[in-house]
Amino acid sequence: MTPFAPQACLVKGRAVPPELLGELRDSAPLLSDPEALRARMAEDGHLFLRGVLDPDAVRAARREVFARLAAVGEIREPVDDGLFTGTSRRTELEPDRGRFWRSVSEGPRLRAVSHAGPIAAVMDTVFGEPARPQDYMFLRAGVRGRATDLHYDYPFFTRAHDRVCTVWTALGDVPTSDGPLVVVAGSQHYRDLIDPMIGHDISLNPERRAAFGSDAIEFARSRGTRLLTADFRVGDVIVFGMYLAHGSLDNHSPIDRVRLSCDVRWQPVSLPVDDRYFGADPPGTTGAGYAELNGAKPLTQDWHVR
Ligand SMILES: O=C(O)CCC(=O)C(=O)O
Repeated sequence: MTPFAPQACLVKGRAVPPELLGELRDSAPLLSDPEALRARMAEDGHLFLRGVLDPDAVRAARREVFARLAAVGEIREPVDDGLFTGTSRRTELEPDRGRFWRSVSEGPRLRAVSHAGPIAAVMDTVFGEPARPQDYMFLRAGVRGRATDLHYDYPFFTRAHDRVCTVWTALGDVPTSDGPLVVVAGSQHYRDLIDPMIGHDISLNPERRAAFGSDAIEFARSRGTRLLTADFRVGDVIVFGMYLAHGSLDNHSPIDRVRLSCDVRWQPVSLPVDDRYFGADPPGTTGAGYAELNGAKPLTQDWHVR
């Protein structure tokens, strides 16, 4: 078992002070008790679920994605290691960014873990009724230096209703040094941030940013709370609702390993869908489809933490 290595948790190049850091608690043992699982979700705003996916299926998805990135010169052989070459030929070989990223995001092995198999049963249990994933996927290949600022998912995904959950899947081991997801403990109760956000639709009001102005360390300190994360391992997922502040740690992998993950939104089958994220070629948040995603940009060493 990989030990939790809090010293490796960086935000914008600074170590997260130990008093502001905690380890996500594993809720997988509650899967056999749906009421308790849903109570945990209501209490924590998230469920960290260790080992719920088939590790071999996740490894196959990782290999499928990294083989595509190796074909454009970004990932070294053997692709399973996920090491960045430091260069890219994506622009010359795949000039249609959106089409390329859509085809990578629709790989059958990737979809077999993100949209089917064990995660489908997990999400039925989380919602207490049959659930379905959005077709649109946020596939993220983050090189060293990359991080995601704190935000709530509400402005992106609640146009039709707010019974929506994000499922963030580690596509391979993502130790804290590689910049896994981080959540702000208790942020589902921050009415001063949540109330003004109600009704904010990022597609209609893109000038109003979803990301917080302060970085995660300052934010956690100001709220007297902790940032929760884990050394994610192959097979682990975290599920969270639209009212939980989250982001990622910095990827500062000393071996230039690319952090690979995907995040997909799920909702009850019984509720209306948001057309932006469903269909054969979903328009996405801005209407640009897969071209709008960071993942659609060639990997480059010029990433700065943002
Ligand atoms: O993977 C990341 O860096 C951020 C993921 C995220 O913001 C999400 O899943 O909603």
